[in-house]
Amino acid sequence: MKKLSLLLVMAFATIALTACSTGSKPTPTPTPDPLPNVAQQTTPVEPPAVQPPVKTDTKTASNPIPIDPPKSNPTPVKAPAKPATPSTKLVLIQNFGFKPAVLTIKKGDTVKWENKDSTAHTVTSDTFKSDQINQNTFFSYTFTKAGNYNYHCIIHPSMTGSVIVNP
Ligand SMILES: [Cu+2]
Repeated sequence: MKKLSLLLVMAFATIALTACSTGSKPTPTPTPDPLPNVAQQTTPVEPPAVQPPVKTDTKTASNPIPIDPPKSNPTPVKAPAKPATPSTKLVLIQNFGFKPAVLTIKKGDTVKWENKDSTAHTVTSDTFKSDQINQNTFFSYTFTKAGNYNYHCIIHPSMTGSVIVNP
């Protein structure tokens, strides 16, 4: 009987030892793994969104060209509305000459020659003829037909002038 009990004790002891040894085995595994963190930190370095502004610069550089067109704004085109109403143009007879010597008018306009000289003059042409025009008096004629009208002074043939009548 004593031998059996001894065997049993031995068996329990061996079982307990093996159990303890196996239980203590898992403890020696303190393995930290901070490496993967470093790898993750290095990867997120890709914010290269600085190129787009360069394109906008090129656009702004090409913009200054279209600043020229505003030159086509000159709208003050109001003058051509007047020709309807006839007017009177003045020609001065002064210092033995007609001023202006060449006058351009429109059909229906009237020309008024006023003598500023102390000497009498005339305004004579094929279509109109004045009497002697004394100082500070005048002669006038209304042109109802377009054309070129040359005139002169009968008293002083060197005094010549013309009226151009546009239709
Ligand atoms: Cu004269």
